[in-house]
Amino acid sequence: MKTQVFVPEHHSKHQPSEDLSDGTPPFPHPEIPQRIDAIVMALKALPDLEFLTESGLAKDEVRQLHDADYVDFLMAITAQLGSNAQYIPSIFHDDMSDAPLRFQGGMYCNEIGTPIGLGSIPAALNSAAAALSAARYIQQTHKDTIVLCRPPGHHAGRRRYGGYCFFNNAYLASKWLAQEGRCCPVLDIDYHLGDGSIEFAGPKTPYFSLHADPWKNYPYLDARAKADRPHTHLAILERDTGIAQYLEHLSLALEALTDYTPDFTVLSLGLDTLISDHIQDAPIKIAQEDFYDIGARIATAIKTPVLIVLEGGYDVSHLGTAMAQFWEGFRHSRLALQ
Ligand code: Q9C
Ligand code: ZN
Repeated sequence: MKTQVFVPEHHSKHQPSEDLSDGTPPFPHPEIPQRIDAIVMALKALPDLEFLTESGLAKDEVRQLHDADYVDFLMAITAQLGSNAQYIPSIFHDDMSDAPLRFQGGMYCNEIGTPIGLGSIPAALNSAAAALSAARYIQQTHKDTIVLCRPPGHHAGRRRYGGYCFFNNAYLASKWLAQEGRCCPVLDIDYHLGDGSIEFAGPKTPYFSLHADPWKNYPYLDARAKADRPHTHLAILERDTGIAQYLEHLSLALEALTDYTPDFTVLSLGLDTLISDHIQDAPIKIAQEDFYDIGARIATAIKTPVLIVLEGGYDVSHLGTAMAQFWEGFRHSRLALQ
């Protein structure tokens, strides 16, 4: 039986052109459609994978995780955009509900690197739909499954977008899988702290994350302020962390995760830990082939079916290999344990 790979059909409608977060001049936006093309191409060279195109939009479902006024805003601002326009908020306050619509984004976002174009929200709804289809599939079949979400999701909070994310794909899946008393932790190995995901941690959906120091890297916040939350396990990867140290942190997170006796697991898989990924402000030293060991370690430790959800990863020329390495390590471990 082949492993299913869910691919959102409309992701390429989201084409942010530039990222203003480092000031002027802006840099070419790294969260581009070619990311998915590169990963699909590399996975197609591997055996026993079957690709399934997701064309749905999770318009209603995202409202179970995100606030109604937040989703309404994203729809309303989209309806006002011309075909080449990109919306970025300019003024930031907690409550701007009486401001003109074009300023209200400032209460649903706190950075300027996530432009919204005409196709952005449709793409994000499609990405969310793919995550939910994969969740339904894994619930029915109990098989490990891959979903190539784009745009990514782990920086999206209950009422906040940013960090290239709009809807929290991983927690949409986790909360759905945790229905009826089941337990579905999220293990997040993206380079960045999922400051959106952390909002959704709970007793049946605990959050485990390995990430670069969020004070020195996006989202640039004091990790200590987040550290003491219940059902949250955070491990900081210092600059220059290599694979040996990385795997030690990973093993500790996996032990803590296993203590929850989960029924399913969602893996927020960011490939931006790769040494050559320019998104890193305090670079760590994870090589392409290290992803084999990371995949193997996760597959060995986690006994539940795993839903692998794509998050970040911006080195388009090495993304495919990293993903293929991860999957080969994961798959070989699963086979060895059968
Ligand atoms: N100079 C994800 O990986 N901008 N989002 C960083 C660094 C934001 C990354 C700028 C990075 C967000 C899903
Ligand atoms: Zn990231």
